[in-house]
Amino acid sequence: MTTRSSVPPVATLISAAARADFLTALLNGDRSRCLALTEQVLRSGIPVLTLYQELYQSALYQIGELWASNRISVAREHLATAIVEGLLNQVYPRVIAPHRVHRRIVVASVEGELHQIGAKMVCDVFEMHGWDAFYLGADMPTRELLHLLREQCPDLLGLSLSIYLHLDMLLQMVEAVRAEFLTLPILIGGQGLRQVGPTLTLGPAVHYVADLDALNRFVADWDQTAVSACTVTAPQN
Ligand code: B12
Repeated sequence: MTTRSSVPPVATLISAAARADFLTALLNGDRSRCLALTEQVLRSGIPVLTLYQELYQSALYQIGELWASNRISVAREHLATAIVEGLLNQVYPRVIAPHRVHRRIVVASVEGELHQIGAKMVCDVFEMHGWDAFYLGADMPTRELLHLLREQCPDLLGLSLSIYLHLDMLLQMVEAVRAEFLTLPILIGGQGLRQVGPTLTLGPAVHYVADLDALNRFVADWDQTAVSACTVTAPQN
């Protein structure tokens, strides 16, 4: 398995020095340095989405490569991941838009999928646009997801896939949701879809979105007058 091709394009807004500093701090388990760098980036006026992609995502992708080539231990990868999850929680208060648009999204990683940071970032993009985002995290059982959809009746569902081998589960989840919620728009994304996402055809209301910038545009273009599609459900027996 090679992961070299999974490296995103070279970042532009955050300096290479700051990114290298952040990666080193992550690998050293230096939370306060990671937080200081985060504050520095935000104070300089760099948007949160850039922070997420150019600093956090880029460092985690590099950590994935270091782990895959046995240059760092699983424990160090876990340490770095835990720090980034903590940072996301610390940044979160700045993410919430003061104006609310009374729209709701539920976001989960597919059943069996243990990667959850991308899904959390997706939720934050919606919060920035005034949506209420329900972040369910990793390994969401389909049955429980359906239960929550019935309860919450969201405007959108987001599903995250990091490991391509979990694609069948994503397809099953989409099918299960569609069987009950006939027109609920479903967003799919994550690095496991990088190759197949653009050509997957899962029905008219299933959208593959490649990254946070594309997602930001998608949310900005969302028709705020649309009636929640969750209300259109298949007849129950
Ligand atoms: C941390 C990590 C873990 C942690 C996850 C913990 C957690 N709390 O999330 C743990 C230890 C559980 C883990 C386990 C495994 N991992 Co892992 N992991 C990683 C690592 C280092 C970082 C993941 C991450 O957070 N990335 C940063 C986020 C922000 O990026 P992202 O997920 O791509 O999300 C962005 C976009 O894709 C998009 N997006 C994501 N979801 C969605 C959803 C929607 C709707 C939209 C619109 C957009 C979107 O937006 C995000 C922001 O830009 C990656 C390296 C990497 N390349 O990511 C490996 C990596 C993903 N893991 C890998 C592997 C192999 C595994 C294991 C199979 C290892 C093993 N043998 O056990 C298991 C699989 C477990 C499972 N059943 O899922 C490989 C996958 C290789 C492949 N080609 O499939 C990677 C790439 C490492 C590598 N370089 O080889 N892992």
